[in-house]
Amino acid sequence: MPTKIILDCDPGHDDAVAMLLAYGSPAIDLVAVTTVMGNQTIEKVTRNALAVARVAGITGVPFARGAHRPLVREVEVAASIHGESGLDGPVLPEPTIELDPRHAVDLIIDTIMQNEPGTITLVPTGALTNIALAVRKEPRIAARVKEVVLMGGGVHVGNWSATSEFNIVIDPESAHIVFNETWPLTMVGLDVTHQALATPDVAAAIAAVGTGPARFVGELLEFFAHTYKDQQGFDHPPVHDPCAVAYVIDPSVMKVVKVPLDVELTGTLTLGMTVADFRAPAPAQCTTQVALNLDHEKFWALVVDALERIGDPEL
Ligand code: PIR
Ligand code: CA
Repeated sequence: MPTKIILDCDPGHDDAVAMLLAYGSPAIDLVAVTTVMGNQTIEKVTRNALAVARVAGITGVPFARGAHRPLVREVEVAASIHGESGLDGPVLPEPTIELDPRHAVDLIIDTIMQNEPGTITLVPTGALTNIALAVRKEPRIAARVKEVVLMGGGVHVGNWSATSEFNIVIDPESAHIVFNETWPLTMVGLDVTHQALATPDVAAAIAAVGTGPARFVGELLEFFAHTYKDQQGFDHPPVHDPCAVAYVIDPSVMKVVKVPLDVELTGTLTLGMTVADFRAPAPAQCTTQVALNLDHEKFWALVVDALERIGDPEL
């Protein structure tokens, strides 16, 4: 049985790849896509999500717009990395599917409450605002969710400050709520995603698929490579968000360690840092784990396989 996931995202180049991986993988049943501000404004990332749906030929999956700002802080976008549209590079097609009329928070709650307990996996690849709001509005979802597998944070490295990763630091209060819930939580953070580099052999394997969606991914990665080179000095760009999806498809694609995790809310230098307590073996009641090592080849093989299965949808 494929795993049912809700992808909560802010597309975003790597979010787009995450959506394609989730949709194309036979191990995953993509039951809903929700958007949250982050890489760009909520209007832009929502439009981008619908455009990616068209590229991949995704129909019959509800898409809903979510939070337009963090719980406490002002909006802070990542235009330096993702461009003015949030998905600069390829030409984006006009969306053909309609948005679900519900707010993302309500789509998340409805989906979890209407499915059997323990069957829905939440895969957030943006700020955790929608997830925090959902569990505050309907606390019963905490016990019904199978697990939360999120892209965010990092134990030994930051990307938006010396200590902190973008998805966590732009809305640390939401992240604090999500990390301190009772659901099992896997943090797929920068420790792993900085190993998910789109090297030239990866770009060649994607190009060899030869379909519209594969060309689209190629153009996304080309733009992403440029900004990552200019802004962060990376020779090849790290493609963060599909790592969280890959863990759901096949946990053996990375090494995970059970460890208490929490989010810094008051540090002057460390706001939004994800703090792991490695002092002792994790206590039995620990619900959190961190991913630390990626099988690069296995990971990219999953992405290429998903693109092959998506094929060339009619536009
Ligand atoms: C990527 C992101 C934000 C900033 C940078 N520098 C790079 C987005 C990605 O979409 C991913 O979800 C996460 N935030 C990585 O920090
Ligand atoms: Ca993202």
